[in-house]
Amino acid sequence: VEASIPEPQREAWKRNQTAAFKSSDEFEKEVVRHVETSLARSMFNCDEKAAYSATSLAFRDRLILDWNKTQQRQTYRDSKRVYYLSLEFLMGRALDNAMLNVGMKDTAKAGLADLGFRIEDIIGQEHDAALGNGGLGRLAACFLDSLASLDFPAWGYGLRYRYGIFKQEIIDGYQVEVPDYWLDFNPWEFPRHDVTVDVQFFGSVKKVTNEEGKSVAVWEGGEIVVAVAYDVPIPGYDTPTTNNLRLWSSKASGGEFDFQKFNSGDYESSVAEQQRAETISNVLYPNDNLERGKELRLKQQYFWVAASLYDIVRRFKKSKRAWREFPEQVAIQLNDTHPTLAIVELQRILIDVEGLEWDLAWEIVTGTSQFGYTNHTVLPEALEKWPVGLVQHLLPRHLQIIYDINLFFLQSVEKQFPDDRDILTRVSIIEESQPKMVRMAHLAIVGSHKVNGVAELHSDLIKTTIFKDFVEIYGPDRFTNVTNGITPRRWLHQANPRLSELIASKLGSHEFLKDLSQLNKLELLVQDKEFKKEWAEIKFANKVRLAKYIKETTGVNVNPSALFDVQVKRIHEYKRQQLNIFGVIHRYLTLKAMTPAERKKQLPRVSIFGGKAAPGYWMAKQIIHLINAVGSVVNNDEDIGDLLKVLFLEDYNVSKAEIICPASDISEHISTAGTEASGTSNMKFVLNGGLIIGTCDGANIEITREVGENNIFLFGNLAEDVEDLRHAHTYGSHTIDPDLAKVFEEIQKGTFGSVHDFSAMIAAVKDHGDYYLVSDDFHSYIETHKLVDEAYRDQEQWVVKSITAVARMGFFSSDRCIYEYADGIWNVEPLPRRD
Ligand code: 475
Repeated sequence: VEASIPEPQREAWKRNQTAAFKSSDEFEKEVVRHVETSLARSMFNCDEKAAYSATSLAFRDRLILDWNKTQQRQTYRDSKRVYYLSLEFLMGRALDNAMLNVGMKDTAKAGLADLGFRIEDIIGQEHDAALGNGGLGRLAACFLDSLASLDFPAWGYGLRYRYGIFKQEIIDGYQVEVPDYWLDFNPWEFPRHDVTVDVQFFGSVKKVTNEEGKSVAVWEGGEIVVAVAYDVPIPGYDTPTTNNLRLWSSKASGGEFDFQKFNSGDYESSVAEQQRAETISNVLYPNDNLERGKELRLKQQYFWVAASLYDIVRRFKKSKRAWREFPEQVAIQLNDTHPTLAIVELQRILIDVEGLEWDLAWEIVTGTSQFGYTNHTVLPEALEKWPVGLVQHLLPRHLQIIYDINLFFLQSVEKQFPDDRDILTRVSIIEESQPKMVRMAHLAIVGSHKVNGVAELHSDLIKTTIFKDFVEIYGPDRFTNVTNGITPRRWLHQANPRLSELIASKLGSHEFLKDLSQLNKLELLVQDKEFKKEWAEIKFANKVRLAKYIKETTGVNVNPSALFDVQVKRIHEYKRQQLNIFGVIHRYLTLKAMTPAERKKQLPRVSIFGGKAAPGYWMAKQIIHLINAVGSVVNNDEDIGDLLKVLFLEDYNVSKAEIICPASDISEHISTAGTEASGTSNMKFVLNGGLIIGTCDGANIEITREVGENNIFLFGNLAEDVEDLRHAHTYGSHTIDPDLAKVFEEIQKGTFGSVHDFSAMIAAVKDHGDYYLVSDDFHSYIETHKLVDEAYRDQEQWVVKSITAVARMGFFSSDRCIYEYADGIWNVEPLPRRD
């Protein structure tokens, strides 16, 4: 308020308001100005990188004008805001997205051409913002796009990692990790050196009596790390709403203590302290669906949660409302259990800082539409637990509060189930193990008013397995489902512009990009010859583009008329890339056994893999190695030629997904039933006219419901059978599928080299209980691939399937997800501009 310009001078401000560029001439002016001033260059040394930088700065300026207005409007209207807390935001590139969302891509294209550049080359200069591992992080990014596009007052809160997910290189068939230093030039962030929060760690808790004679806890000592805000504007599509993603960066507090050290000549240790503070936001943990329980990870979590809550509370307090109104002003969504400490931190602020009584504070914390918790996985190795001793050391006051929350919770459970001792042990927030552990999911459920899974099967499974007792305690209404979705702006309009334009031309507008259910009108066109032809041509052109990329990056020639079979996602045993590569080997052996005449009749295939293995996940790395080893044999086998090519595409990320998704004929979503919570790439592929082969798992089930059984290839055992099968493997006799056994023999013969390396993958199936049911599903997997081949031979019908499936994908827009969250969990309304 103090910084506000007095009324008499505001006229001058209004007169001089910055205007957004509207024409390609005005855009060019901005680009040249940025080249000449912001970058201190000229037309004599403006390479594509500089042109990218200047273009991005021109768009950033534009976004920030809308951003300012959006924030002013939201503050003025004082409406309820959503805060999406996520340790991961897998944003990918921003420039193309910004140009399309503000509707200025054609303008920019013309302007850049005039200045001597091709827009694709400029877009290609951008380094992906890869602050995430996989599904969970990309979901957060899609949700930000939808929140802004639908005009919701919403902020994302995350960490500004100096290093995003590592860059993957493949050397001699093995994965090698290279650090992803992405910040050397990032035009999309605004450092807010004036927006900082002091975050405390370690120290001890003292009970003191305050002036009113009340005993209160004081957390003192320890160390302070400063959180500095960096803001990233999030433009909505076809709306001026531009939301904010606030990422925190850590820096040393640099207080007097430092200064003294510095002056006394202990320069090194004062620098060391600074580096230690900066370590917190240094690196994204590269594990997907796995928690390793590292101390620094817990530090990251508290650092980010404390800074974000302080910020949220600061904003709330500006409105001078009573604390009771907090849940009416603020909805916080916890993306997995990673931000669960927010529940404890809010309780701490309310009782220790604001002086509220425990009960009132807890009522606010657990108030309707305050905290929501999204679970993304049932895999036991991914469920977060922290040793009590570690929490005690790092956050002594928080541990006390956790114990109190648990005490009151268990007391109420005891009242509810007086004769059941076991339930107390099972649901306790503290696991009575050696060492004792804090169960973050239990804490998240106790502190949230709603818990959701991410696809129907997954939401049912959490209610009947890992969170069963909590359904008994709180009733089924605390649990709900919000099936995941994807933003059609990035995953159709941006990734597949020709398909988007074809659809727009048939539907009469681009409205479908904000109301994806309109795609259903395409069904009327499935018999339109011309339309089908154009549809097929676009797929072919996308395959040609991918083939070109494959040639450039791997040197392998692939035939764009072959069936492109794609599996791109994090490498994980539960996702079963091993099933896929075993299937590929089976196909290779089958082809080899044929006469040349028989071979001629076969359908050519290109098997494409991509994805990162967590650096510490040895088995996943072996899977990558096997894929590459098979590729180097098959791709050089003259008997095989074009009939089969096997490729591993290096460094799969968001911008590569934008090339790959539009180019698939079939993609693989083949997790062991009951393990993949939802999957979201399944949706991306179908939306781009690719069909899928998959198990009855995650969102595959709802995709089947929507597109119809004829337009998807399902195979494999069902989730309900998995437990019995596993039991039988361990306690009964376990026979391996004969075709799979032949594949194993071939590997063990040394056909693909490295017999020793691959033996563990085989042993996992043969000797260690085949936990992921690779052998059980192998036969139906192979048979289903035969059906795929057959179906693909009938190109006419294949295109009909492709169009029909796309027409029925409306449900999987992340816009639908956001409306469901807004309605059923957050209780917030959009706030569009009224003009
Ligand atoms: C699911 N990541 C997908 C996607 O809902 C689902 C967990 C712990 C530590 C680090 N990362 C994680 C995940 O659990 C994760 O990415 N889960 C994924 O969330 C969005 O579509 O099925 O595996």
